[in-house]
Amino acid sequence: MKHIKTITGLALGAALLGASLAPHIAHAHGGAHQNAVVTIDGKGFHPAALSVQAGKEVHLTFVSKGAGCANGFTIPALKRTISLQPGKRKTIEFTPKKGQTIAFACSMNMFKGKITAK
Ligand SMILES: [Cu+2]
Repeated sequence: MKHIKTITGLALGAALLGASLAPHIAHAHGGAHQNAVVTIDGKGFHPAALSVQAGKEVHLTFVSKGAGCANGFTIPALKRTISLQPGKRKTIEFTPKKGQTIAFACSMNMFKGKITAK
């Protein structure tokens, strides 16, 4: 039983360490990243089009404010599929190339959005 306790303690410690280190790791590669936020509701993505600076890491946060089919969407250029329940948020990180357009759309291709890197 003593052995099990130790393992549990280690796992908890690692989880706490991971949580506290995460923001530092995100900033570790020199320089500020850029932040962007896209809100999702029953009518789609807001804003549906945004531009970012090329060559600089983007932290893109999707915030779900309501139910709708945009709660499940794909970002083919980043090979990401995201499903988000109302009230939840998710941040993805990527570094766009100059001139790149990164589109995202709900699975029915009804609601669309795009990020353009300049
Ligand atoms: Cu749809």
